[in-house]
Amino acid sequence: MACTRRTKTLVSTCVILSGMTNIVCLLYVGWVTNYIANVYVKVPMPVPDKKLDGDKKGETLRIIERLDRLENVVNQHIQEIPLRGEGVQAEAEQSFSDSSLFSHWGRDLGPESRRVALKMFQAHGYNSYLSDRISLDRPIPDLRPDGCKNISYPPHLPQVSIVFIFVNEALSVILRSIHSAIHTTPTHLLKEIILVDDNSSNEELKLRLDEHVSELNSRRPGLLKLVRHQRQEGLIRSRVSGWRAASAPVVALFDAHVEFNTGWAEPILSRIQEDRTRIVSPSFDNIKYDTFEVEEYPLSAQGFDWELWCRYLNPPKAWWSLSNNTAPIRTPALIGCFVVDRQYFEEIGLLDEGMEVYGGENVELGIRVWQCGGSVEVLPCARIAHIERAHKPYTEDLTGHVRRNALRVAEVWMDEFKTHVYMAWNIPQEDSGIDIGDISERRALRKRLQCKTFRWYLVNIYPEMRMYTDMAAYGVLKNSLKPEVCLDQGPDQDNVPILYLCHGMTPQVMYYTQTQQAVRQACSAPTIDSRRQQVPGGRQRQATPPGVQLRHRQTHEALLALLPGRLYPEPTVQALSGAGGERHQ
Ligand SMILES: *[C@@H]1O[C@H](CO)[C@@H](O)[C@H](O)[C@H]1NC(C)=O
Ligand SMILES: *[C@@H]1O[C@H](CO)[C@@H](O)[C@H](O)[C@H]1NC(C)=O
Ligand SMILES: *[C@@H]1O[C@H](CO)[C@@H](O)[C@H](O)[C@H]1NC(C)=O
Ligand SMILES: [Mn+2]
Repeated sequence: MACTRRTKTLVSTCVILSGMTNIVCLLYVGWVTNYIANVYVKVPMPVPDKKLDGDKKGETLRIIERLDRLENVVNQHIQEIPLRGEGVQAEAEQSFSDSSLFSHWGRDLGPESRRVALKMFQAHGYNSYLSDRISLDRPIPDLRPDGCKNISYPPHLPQVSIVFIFVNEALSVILRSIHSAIHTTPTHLLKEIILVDDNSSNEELKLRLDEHVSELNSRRPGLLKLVRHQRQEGLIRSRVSGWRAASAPVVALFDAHVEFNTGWAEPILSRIQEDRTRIVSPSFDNIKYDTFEVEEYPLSAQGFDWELWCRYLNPPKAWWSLSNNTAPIRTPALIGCFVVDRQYFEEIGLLDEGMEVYGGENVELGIRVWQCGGSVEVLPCARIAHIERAHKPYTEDLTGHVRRNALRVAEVWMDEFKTHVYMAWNIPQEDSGIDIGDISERRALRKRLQCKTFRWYLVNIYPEMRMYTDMAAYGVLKNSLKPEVCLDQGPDQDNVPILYLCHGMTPQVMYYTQTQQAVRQACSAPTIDSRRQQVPGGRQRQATPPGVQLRHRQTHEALLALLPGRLYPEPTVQALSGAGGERHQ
């Protein structure tokens, strides 16, 4: 699933909407806010205290979970609205044009086709209507840096098994991934392609997929293998299932919505042949979810923030100083698709199969491989285009799983730095009430492999990661004059913090440090290098600097001042009540 964007928060969810849908959304938010108004964790002024209001934290957590679920309900509601508009033609038309699917595509489509396309888009998170109508063998532009074509590779390279995992993916998208793998991988290097179906319910993935598999196998016997899960195991155990079915010396673990670029395999196989403890990621380009155009992404390393969501990073200084844009890029972690020596992957502990559904496994693998003596890199000459979905199938509440998985990583690998993960998720350090499952096996693995400390990893492999060593408090920042509004990072489009109804999720989590005496938004600038950071498909944010004042956009009245050492809420209550609404029109 690679580097996904952050799940939309209530704030940004409402902000991107217009008209009636915005009001529906705000009503939900308002309801939620009333519900939590009296119990929410407060961090009023910096007190050298850990997590405040300890006795209420269990309740807080339940509320956060409820909020997460409600967020999904809101999203779902929003997505379903266009389909309900059938009786009211004009309104339905209006909703169609609201969908991001139609902002760059489909203007000439008739109403019935639009309805079908929208429904397919909602199911898959990309334009599967269009995918069904473009060639499975389309060429994509060669986006390799100059110089890649001139590199020659050893004549004898190890063979690779390519694993594609999926659940309810569009059939044409899976088939295009397969066709592209067959066309771009030299025949003698491609041992097999393994499809792992994580218990899809989609009808087209049953008989019709079987037919395609037999048809491809009749042309190249034994090339395709199909593994079907009898119950849903999630992305992490699906990758491991694929690895178990693989027989080539090298295994490539990918999503099933990718297209390979020319010559992707040779650079990777040759790096692994040189050193089997290297785990290698290709460089990613984007297939736009609406038009299916391939968009070039800048060369990046792959890192993460303290919530352990993945992030693209600027390559390290040492790489720039080589002035060789075909050279491997050292990377602290992986975004999820990677290639590995089959046996080494087992020796190093596969993936953490105690993780559920989605998220964190890519970060855990990166940290583990580095701490336990291997290395991880991204190769500029191996490029793969990947569909960055507009949304995941919305029935899944991913955030809860990502958080649980992140805590497993923190507890096993991060030593004293595990506190940073708890802070980033705004949950108490002790008795968080979250069941992270059994981690004894992973701890035993760390001991057996005699791995280095997380401090070593941060200093040597991920120096860009920001450390917070003098934390005074963390939590949401309320205005004492109007306690139902909190400081919030605001809409995605700009860097202007706003006041917004308190919901306590990531955009509202603040850190207060003792020495710097500054308030920081927790998720705003996770790495020191963020000025130069390239974030393809993501967004960049700066920390709120001390001394900043928030002012109402229209009246310019001061709403809240963040000054070194103190917080100054100012008595402008009327402006405050306007502040939330003003942004959402
Ligand atoms: C690649 O090789 C060609 C011919 O062998 C040569 O003309 C060209 O300068 C080389 N390019 C680079 C970037 O090395
Ligand atoms: C999915 O799981 C159910 C049981 O949970 C099983 O009966 C069904 O056969 C599975 N479907 C597929 C396609 O494997
Ligand atoms: C640049 O990096 C590539 C790939 O590692 C290597 O083959 C090539 O020799 C390097 N070029 C120079 C000029 O160092
Ligand atoms: Mn993906």
